[in-house]
Amino acid sequence: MSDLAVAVPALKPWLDEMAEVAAYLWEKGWAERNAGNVSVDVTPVVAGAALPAGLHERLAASRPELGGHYLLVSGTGRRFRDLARGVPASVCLIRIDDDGAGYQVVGGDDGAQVARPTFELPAHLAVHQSLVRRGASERVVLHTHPTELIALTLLSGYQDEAAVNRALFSVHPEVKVTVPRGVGLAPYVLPGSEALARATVAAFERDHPVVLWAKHGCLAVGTGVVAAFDPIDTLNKAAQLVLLCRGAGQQPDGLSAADLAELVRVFKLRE
Ligand code: 2HA
Ligand code: ZN
Repeated sequence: MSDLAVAVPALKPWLDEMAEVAAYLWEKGWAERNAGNVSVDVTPVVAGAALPAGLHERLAASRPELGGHYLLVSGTGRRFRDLARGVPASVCLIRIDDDGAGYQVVGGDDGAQVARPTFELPAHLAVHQSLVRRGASERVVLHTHPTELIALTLLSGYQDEAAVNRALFSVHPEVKVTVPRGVGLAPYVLPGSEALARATVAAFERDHPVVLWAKHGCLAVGTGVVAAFDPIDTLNKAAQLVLLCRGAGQQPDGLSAADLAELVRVFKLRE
């Protein structure tokens, strides 16, 4: 069992679920090299545990609403395929300073070489802070590189949020049912930057639980790691369908506005 699960046994189910989803992402080809990262706000299960004080870092942007929160975070430079098979030092536990100005690594999977948090930490923290501020039940933030969704953002005709959502909704009814308000679209900005964190939160706060990062990947929130993965899977299936139809030389002859309205009515979806 990992050092983290020994130190705080209540983390074991979260570590197991992270590993389960890391395996899916690797199998799907959405986690090349060290692509993708995941974080879970585990404050309720960690608070009160005696933990070692490790490396301390200041944050470029302070996150006061996260003061005192504990997050399980995949490690920078670490591979999802390693996390999937339980390789030590794939994940670390951090505690945000009481004033939100920095964080301390308080545990890792291997005492000798504790991981440092993902370099996409700015976006993860920005979204976790937004979740806390809104009193939301989601506590997982997941970033991955779903191939066909990324491809869509590289094509002209899918450069704005409305166009992307029209395309995704129209090719499969599950998209409307799974993500009724559609995806958010954040324009390309530097990976790992505060600018990406800001663009992500802006899209997320337009009530989109999945945000596409143009020319890069996507980020989703969920109450669990599988719950964050599932909508990405559905959306990527839709993107595959769009590309298959276009590859066949045609525009998809998809669901009509009336078909979508019927889904909203029958499944009582929020628009
Ligand atoms: O962690 O996916 O966006 C590697 C990445 C950066
Ligand atoms: Zn990425």
